[in-house]
Amino acid sequence: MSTPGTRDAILRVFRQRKGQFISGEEISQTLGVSRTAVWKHIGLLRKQGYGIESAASRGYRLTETPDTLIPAEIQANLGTDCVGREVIHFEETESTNRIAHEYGKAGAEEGLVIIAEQQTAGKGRLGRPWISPAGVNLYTSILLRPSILPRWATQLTFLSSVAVARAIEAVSGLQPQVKWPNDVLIDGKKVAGILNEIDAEMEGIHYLVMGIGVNLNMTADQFPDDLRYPATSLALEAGRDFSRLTFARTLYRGLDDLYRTYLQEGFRPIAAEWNLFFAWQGKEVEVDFQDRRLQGTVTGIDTDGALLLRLHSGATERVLAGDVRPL
Ligand code: BT5
Repeated sequence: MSTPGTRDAILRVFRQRKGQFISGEEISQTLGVSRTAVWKHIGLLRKQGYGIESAASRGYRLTETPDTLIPAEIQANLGTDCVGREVIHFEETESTNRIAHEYGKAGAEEGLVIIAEQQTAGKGRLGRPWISPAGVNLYTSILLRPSILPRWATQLTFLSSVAVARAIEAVSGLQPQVKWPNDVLIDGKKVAGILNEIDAEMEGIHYLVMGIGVNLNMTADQFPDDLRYPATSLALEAGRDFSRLTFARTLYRGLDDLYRTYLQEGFRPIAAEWNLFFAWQGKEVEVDFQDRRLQGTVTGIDTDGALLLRLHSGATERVLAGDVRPL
Protein backbone atom coordinates (compact mmCIF):
# COMPACT_ATOMS: atom_id res chain seq x y z
CA MET A 1 0.00 0.00 0.00
CA SER A 2 1.32 3.48 -0.84
CA THR A 3 2.05 6.02 1.89
CA PRO A 4 -1.08 8.22 1.44
CA GLY A 5 -3.17 5.05 1.04
CA THR A 6 -2.04 3.66 4.40
CA ARG A 7 -2.36 7.06 6.06
CA ASP A 8 -5.93 7.48 4.78
CA ALA A 9 -6.81 3.94 5.79
CA ILE A 10 -5.56 4.52 9.36
CA LEU A 11 -7.65 7.70 9.56
CA ARG A 12 -10.67 5.77 8.35
CA VAL A 13 -10.18 3.20 11.10
CA PHE A 14 -9.96 5.97 13.71
CA ARG A 15 -13.10 7.60 12.35
CA GLN A 16 -15.09 4.35 12.49
CA ARG A 17 -14.20 3.98 16.16
CA LYS A 18 -14.47 7.61 17.14
CA GLY A 19 -12.89 8.50 20.49
CA GLN A 20 -11.84 4.91 21.22
CA PHE A 21 -8.39 3.44 21.66
CA ILE A 22 -7.39 0.90 18.99
CA SER A 23 -4.37 -1.31 19.39
CA GLY A 24 -1.50 -1.17 16.91
CA GLU A 25 -1.99 -4.93 16.46
CA GLU A 26 -5.61 -4.46 15.38
CA ILE A 27 -4.77 -1.65 12.96
CA SER A 28 -2.00 -3.70 11.43
CA GLN A 29 -4.31 -6.70 10.98
CA THR A 30 -7.21 -4.67 9.60
CA LEU A 31 -5.02 -2.98 7.01
CA GLY A 32 -2.72 -5.90 6.28
CA VAL A 33 0.45 -3.94 7.04
CA SER A 34 3.19 -4.52 9.62
CA ARG A 35 3.15 -3.07 13.15
CA THR A 36 6.26 -1.10 12.20
CA ALA A 37 4.40 0.45 9.23
CA VAL A 38 1.50 1.45 11.51
CA TRP A 39 3.94 3.00 13.96
CA LYS A 40 5.72 4.87 11.14
CA HIS A 41 2.45 6.25 9.72
CA ILE A 42 1.20 7.33 13.13
CA GLY A 43 4.42 9.33 13.41
CA LEU A 44 3.84 10.91 9.98
CA LEU A 45 0.26 11.80 10.89
CA ARG A 46 1.45 13.51 14.07
CA LYS A 47 3.93 15.52 12.00
CA GLN A 48 1.00 16.65 9.83
CA GLY A 49 -0.76 18.03 12.88
CA TYR A 50 -2.97 15.11 13.94
CA GLY A 51 -3.28 14.71 17.67
CA ILE A 52 -2.85 10.97 18.35
CA GLU A 53 -2.70 9.83 21.94
CA SER A 54 -0.98 6.56 22.73
CA ALA A 55 -1.33 4.44 25.84
CA ALA A 56 0.95 1.45 26.39
CA SER A 57 -1.70 -1.20 26.94
CA ARG A 58 -4.56 0.26 24.89
CA GLY A 59 -3.11 1.54 21.63
CA TYR A 60 -3.85 4.75 19.78
CA ARG A 61 -6.67 7.30 19.83
CA LEU A 62 -7.31 10.27 17.52
CA THR A 63 -7.84 13.45 19.53
CA GLU A 64 -7.37 16.27 17.04
CA THR A 65 -7.69 16.74 13.29
CA PRO A 66 -5.71 19.52 11.57
CA ASP A 67 -7.08 21.77 8.83
CA THR A 68 -5.51 19.78 6.02
CA LEU A 69 -7.13 19.02 2.72
CA ILE A 70 -6.29 15.35 2.53
CA PRO A 71 -8.77 13.16 0.66
CA ALA A 72 -9.93 11.08 3.64
CA GLU A 73 -10.97 14.24 5.51
CA ILE A 74 -12.70 15.75 2.50
CA GLN A 75 -14.59 12.59 1.62
CA ALA A 76 -15.71 11.56 5.14
CA ASN A 77 -19.54 11.52 5.00
CA LEU A 78 -19.48 13.96 2.09
CA GLY A 79 -22.73 12.54 0.78
CA THR A 80 -22.34 13.67 -2.84
CA ASP A 81 -23.35 11.65 -5.93
CA CYS A 82 -20.63 12.82 -8.26
CA VAL A 83 -18.30 15.59 -7.07
CA GLY A 84 -15.53 14.23 -4.85
CA ARG A 85 -16.03 10.59 -5.86
CA GLU A 86 -12.27 10.56 -6.08
CA VAL A 87 -10.02 13.22 -4.55
CA ILE A 88 -6.34 13.67 -5.34
CA HIS A 89 -4.29 15.99 -3.17
CA PHE A 90 -0.98 17.71 -3.93
CA GLU A 91 1.31 19.53 -1.52
CA GLU A 92 2.44 21.56 -4.48
CA THR A 93 1.66 21.57 -8.18
CA GLU A 94 1.92 23.95 -11.12
CA SER A 95 -1.82 24.16 -11.64
CA THR A 96 -4.66 21.91 -10.52
CA ASN A 97 -6.32 22.57 -13.90
CA ARG A 98 -3.29 21.12 -15.67
CA ILE A 99 -3.45 17.95 -13.59
CA ALA A 100 -7.19 17.61 -14.16
CA HIS A 101 -6.59 17.84 -17.93
CA GLU A 102 -4.13 14.96 -17.68
CA TYR A 103 -6.71 12.82 -15.88
CA GLY A 104 -9.43 13.94 -18.31
CA LYS A 105 -7.34 12.88 -21.30
CA ALA A 106 -6.54 9.55 -19.62
CA GLY A 107 -10.29 8.83 -19.32
CA ALA A 108 -10.86 9.45 -15.58
CA GLU A 109 -14.46 9.41 -14.38
CA GLU A 110 -16.35 12.64 -13.82
CA GLY A 111 -16.47 13.96 -10.29
CA LEU A 112 -12.71 13.67 -9.81
CA VAL A 113 -11.40 16.46 -7.59
CA ILE A 114 -7.83 17.75 -7.68
CA ILE A 115 -6.78 19.89 -4.77
CA ALA A 116 -3.46 21.53 -3.89
CA GLU A 117 -1.97 23.33 -0.92
CA GLN A 118 -0.01 25.55 -3.27
CA GLN A 119 0.27 26.28 -7.01
CA THR A 120 3.53 27.38 -8.58
CA ALA A 121 1.91 28.43 -11.87
CA GLY A 122 -1.78 28.98 -11.05
CA LYS A 123 -3.68 30.10 -14.16
CA GLY A 124 -6.23 32.82 -14.71
CA ARG A 125 -7.93 33.57 -18.02
CA LEU A 126 -5.91 34.62 -21.09
CA GLY A 127 -2.64 33.40 -19.60
CA ARG A 128 -2.93 35.63 -16.54
CA PRO A 129 -1.49 34.31 -13.27
CA TRP A 130 -3.42 33.22 -10.19
CA ILE A 131 -1.50 33.95 -7.00
CA SER A 132 -1.52 30.74 -4.96
CA PRO A 133 0.44 30.84 -1.69
CA ALA A 134 0.72 27.68 0.41
CA GLY A 135 -1.70 26.51 3.06
CA VAL A 136 -4.04 29.50 3.21
CA ASN A 137 -6.50 29.20 0.32
CA LEU A 138 -8.41 26.73 -1.79
CA TYR A 139 -7.10 25.72 -5.21
CA THR A 140 -9.17 23.01 -6.80
CA SER A 141 -10.24 21.58 -10.14
CA ILE A 142 -13.18 19.30 -10.78
CA LEU A 143 -13.41 17.01 -13.80
CA LEU A 144 -16.90 16.78 -15.34
CA ARG A 145 -18.29 15.08 -18.42
CA PRO A 146 -21.66 16.70 -19.15
CA SER A 147 -23.25 15.62 -22.44
CA ILE A 148 -23.81 19.09 -23.79
CA LEU A 149 -22.69 21.01 -26.86
CA PRO A 150 -19.48 23.00 -26.43
CA ARG A 151 -21.40 26.28 -26.80
CA TRP A 152 -23.26 25.54 -23.55
CA ALA A 153 -20.07 25.06 -21.57
CA THR A 154 -20.08 28.68 -20.34
CA GLN A 155 -23.21 27.79 -18.39
CA LEU A 156 -21.00 25.71 -16.10
CA THR A 157 -18.95 28.83 -15.29
CA PHE A 158 -22.08 30.43 -13.87
CA LEU A 159 -22.82 27.22 -12.01
CA SER A 160 -19.34 27.38 -10.41
CA SER A 161 -19.82 31.00 -9.37
CA VAL A 162 -23.15 30.19 -7.73
CA ALA A 163 -21.55 27.28 -5.84
CA VAL A 164 -18.70 29.50 -4.60
CA ALA A 165 -21.11 32.28 -3.59
CA ARG A 166 -23.34 29.79 -1.75
CA ALA A 167 -20.36 28.32 0.12
CA ILE A 168 -19.07 31.76 1.14
CA GLU A 169 -22.50 32.72 2.43
CA ALA A 170 -22.84 29.43 4.31
CA VAL A 171 -19.50 29.45 6.13
CA SER A 172 -19.09 33.18 6.77
CA GLY A 173 -22.49 34.87 6.65
CA LEU A 174 -20.85 37.49 4.40
CA GLN A 175 -22.72 38.63 1.29
CA PRO A 176 -20.84 37.55 -1.84
CA GLN A 177 -21.61 38.97 -5.24
CA VAL A 178 -20.94 37.51 -8.66
CA LYS A 179 -19.37 39.52 -11.42
CA TRP A 180 -19.89 38.65 -15.08
CA PRO A 181 -18.52 36.38 -16.35
CA ASN A 182 -16.42 34.58 -13.76
CA ASP A 183 -15.53 36.36 -10.52
CA VAL A 184 -16.90 36.28 -7.02
CA LEU A 185 -16.57 39.47 -5.00
CA ILE A 186 -17.11 40.67 -1.47
CA ASP A 187 -17.76 44.35 -1.08
CA GLY A 188 -16.54 44.94 -4.65
CA LYS A 189 -13.24 43.08 -4.10
CA LYS A 190 -12.29 39.82 -5.82
CA VAL A 191 -12.31 36.87 -3.43
CA ALA A 192 -12.49 34.02 -5.95
CA GLY A 193 -11.71 33.31 -9.58
CA ILE A 194 -13.00 30.59 -11.89
CA LEU A 195 -11.30 29.11 -14.91
CA ASN A 196 -13.35 26.50 -16.72
CA GLU A 197 -11.74 24.81 -19.70
CA ILE A 198 -13.07 22.21 -22.12
CA ASP A 199 -11.69 19.53 -24.31
CA ALA A 200 -14.26 19.20 -27.08
CA GLU A 201 -15.15 18.75 -30.71
CA MET A 202 -18.12 20.26 -32.58
CA GLU A 203 -20.60 17.57 -31.49
CA GLY A 204 -19.77 17.41 -27.85
CA ILE A 205 -17.51 17.78 -24.88
CA HIS A 206 -14.98 15.11 -23.99
CA TYR A 207 -14.55 16.67 -20.58
CA LEU A 208 -14.69 19.96 -18.73
CA VAL A 209 -12.21 21.13 -16.09
CA MET A 210 -13.78 23.44 -13.54
CA GLY A 211 -10.98 25.41 -11.87
CA ILE A 212 -11.79 27.32 -8.72
CA GLY A 213 -9.53 29.47 -6.55
CA VAL A 214 -10.91 31.00 -3.35
CA ASN A 215 -8.94 33.33 -1.07
CA LEU A 216 -9.76 32.06 2.39
CA ASN A 217 -7.09 32.98 4.95
CA MET A 218 -4.75 34.99 2.74
CA THR A 219 -3.30 38.03 4.51
CA ALA A 220 -2.95 41.53 3.01
CA ASP A 221 0.84 41.20 2.55
CA GLN A 222 0.36 38.06 0.44
CA PHE A 223 -1.36 40.00 -2.35
CA PRO A 224 0.93 41.57 -4.96
CA ASP A 225 0.51 45.28 -5.72
CA ASP A 226 -0.19 44.93 -9.42
CA LEU A 227 -3.56 43.13 -9.35
CA ARG A 228 -6.06 44.16 -12.02
CA TYR A 229 -8.82 44.64 -9.46
CA PRO A 230 -8.94 45.10 -5.71
CA ALA A 231 -8.74 41.71 -4.03
CA THR A 232 -9.57 40.31 -0.63
CA SER A 233 -9.92 37.08 1.35
CA LEU A 234 -12.69 35.76 3.57
CA ALA A 235 -10.43 36.24 6.62
CA LEU A 236 -9.70 39.87 5.74
CA GLU A 237 -13.41 40.57 5.38
CA ALA A 238 -14.62 38.68 8.44
CA GLY A 239 -11.67 39.29 10.78
CA ARG A 240 -11.24 35.60 11.57
CA ASP A 241 -9.77 32.51 9.92
CA PHE A 242 -11.86 29.85 8.20
CA SER A 243 -11.43 26.10 8.07
CA ARG A 244 -10.29 25.27 4.56
CA LEU A 245 -11.59 21.75 5.02
CA THR A 246 -15.11 22.93 5.93
CA PHE A 247 -15.11 25.37 3.03
CA ALA A 248 -13.96 22.71 0.55
CA ARG A 249 -16.60 20.23 1.71
CA THR A 250 -19.35 22.88 1.58
CA LEU A 251 -18.28 23.85 -1.91
CA TYR A 252 -18.21 20.28 -3.24
CA ARG A 253 -21.66 19.58 -1.80
CA GLY A 254 -23.04 22.73 -3.42
CA LEU A 255 -21.42 21.91 -6.75
CA ASP A 256 -22.82 18.41 -6.65
CA ASP A 257 -26.31 19.72 -5.92
CA LEU A 258 -26.17 22.39 -8.65
CA TYR A 259 -24.71 19.98 -11.20
CA ARG A 260 -27.54 17.52 -10.58
CA THR A 261 -30.09 20.33 -10.98
CA TYR A 262 -28.36 21.44 -14.17
CA LEU A 263 -28.43 17.97 -15.73
CA GLN A 264 -32.07 17.45 -14.77
CA GLU A 265 -33.58 20.91 -15.31
CA GLY A 266 -31.12 22.78 -17.51
CA PHE A 267 -29.60 26.22 -17.10
CA ARG A 268 -32.69 28.21 -16.08
CA PRO A 269 -32.61 27.56 -12.29
CA ILE A 270 -28.83 28.15 -12.26
CA ALA A 271 -29.17 31.47 -14.11
CA ALA A 272 -32.00 32.53 -11.78
CA GLU A 273 -29.83 31.92 -8.70
CA TRP A 274 -26.83 33.58 -10.35
CA ASN A 275 -28.95 36.69 -10.98
CA LEU A 276 -29.74 36.87 -7.25
CA PHE A 277 -26.01 37.22 -6.51
CA PHE A 278 -25.43 39.56 -9.48
CA ALA A 279 -24.47 42.99 -8.17
CA TRP A 280 -24.76 44.87 -11.46
CA GLN A 281 -28.27 43.94 -12.42
CA GLY A 282 -29.97 47.17 -13.56
CA LYS A 283 -26.69 49.13 -13.32
CA GLU A 284 -24.99 51.29 -15.96
CA VAL A 285 -21.76 49.68 -17.18
CA GLU A 286 -19.12 49.95 -19.87
CA VAL A 287 -17.48 47.05 -21.70
CA ASP A 288 -15.02 46.66 -24.56
CA PHE A 289 -16.36 44.00 -26.90
CA GLN A 290 -15.26 43.21 -30.49
CA ASP A 291 -13.36 46.47 -30.95
CA ARG A 292 -16.25 48.57 -29.67
CA ARG A 293 -16.76 50.31 -26.37
CA LEU A 294 -20.35 49.73 -25.28
CA GLN A 295 -22.28 51.51 -22.57
CA GLY A 296 -25.68 50.46 -21.33
CA THR A 297 -27.85 49.04 -18.59
CA VAL A 298 -27.37 45.42 -17.51
CA THR A 299 -30.57 43.41 -17.87
CA GLY A 300 -29.23 39.90 -17.03
CA ILE A 301 -27.70 36.92 -18.79
CA ASP A 302 -29.14 34.70 -21.52
CA THR A 303 -28.90 30.94 -22.00
CA ASP A 304 -25.46 31.25 -23.62
CA GLY A 305 -24.28 33.11 -20.54
CA ALA A 306 -24.00 36.29 -22.64
CA LEU A 307 -24.41 39.56 -20.76
CA LEU A 308 -27.47 41.47 -21.96
CA LEU A 309 -26.97 45.21 -22.23
CA ARG A 310 -29.76 47.68 -23.07
CA LEU A 311 -27.92 50.36 -25.02
CA HIS A 312 -28.90 54.00 -24.93
CA SER A 313 -30.41 53.53 -28.41
CA GLY A 314 -32.87 51.08 -26.87
CA ALA A 315 -31.35 48.07 -28.68
CA THR A 316 -30.20 45.05 -26.68
CA GLU A 317 -26.62 43.86 -27.21
CA ARG A 318 -25.42 40.37 -26.30
CA VAL A 319 -21.89 40.67 -24.91
CA LEU A 320 -20.06 37.38 -25.19
CA ALA A 321 -16.73 38.35 -23.66
CA GLY A 322 -14.93 41.28 -22.14
CA ASP A 323 -14.17 43.05 -18.88
CA VAL A 324 -17.14 45.00 -17.56
CA ARG A 325 -16.69 48.21 -15.55
CA PRO A 326 -19.35 50.07 -13.63
CA LEU A 327 -20.01 53.64 -14.87
C1 BT5 B 1 -9.47 34.12 -12.85
O1 BT5 B 1 -8.84 34.63 -13.95
O2 BT5 B 1 -10.00 34.76 -12.00
C2 BT5 B 1 -9.43 32.60 -12.78
C3 BT5 B 1 -8.61 32.08 -11.64
C4 BT5 B 1 -8.75 30.60 -11.48
C5 BT5 B 1 -7.80 30.03 -10.45
C6 BT5 B 1 -8.03 28.57 -10.18
S1 BT5 B 1 -7.11 28.00 -8.84
C7 BT5 B 1 -7.44 26.36 -9.21
C8 BT5 B 1 -7.40 26.24 -10.72
N1 BT5 B 1 -6.06 25.96 -11.19
C9 BT5 B 1 -5.54 26.97 -11.91
O3 BT5 B 1 -4.40 26.99 -12.42
N2 BT5 B 1 -6.46 27.96 -12.02
C10 BT5 B 1 -7.69 27.63 -11.33
P1 BT5 B 1 -8.89 36.17 -14.36
O4 BT5 B 1 -10.30 36.65 -14.39
O5 BT5 B 1 -8.09 36.22 -15.62
O6 BT5 B 1 -8.15 36.90 -13.20
C11 BT5 B 1 -6.74 36.86 -13.08
C12 BT5 B 1 -6.32 38.18 -12.47
O7 BT5 B 1 -6.74 38.21 -11.09
C13 BT5 B 1 -4.80 38.34 -12.42
O8 BT5 B 1 -4.32 38.97 -13.58
C14 BT5 B 1 -4.59 39.19 -11.18
O9 BT5 B 1 -4.74 40.57 -11.49
C15 BT5 B 1 -5.76 38.80 -10.28
N3 BT5 B 1 -5.36 37.81 -9.27
C16 BT5 B 1 -4.38 36.90 -9.32
N4 BT5 B 1 -4.35 36.12 -8.23
C17 BT5 B 1 -5.35 36.57 -7.43
C18 BT5 B 1 -5.84 36.17 -6.18
N5 BT5 B 1 -5.34 35.15 -5.49
N6 BT5 B 1 -6.89 36.88 -5.67
C19 BT5 B 1 -7.44 37.89 -6.34
N7 BT5 B 1 -7.02 38.31 -7.55
C20 BT5 B 1 -6.00 37.64 -8.09
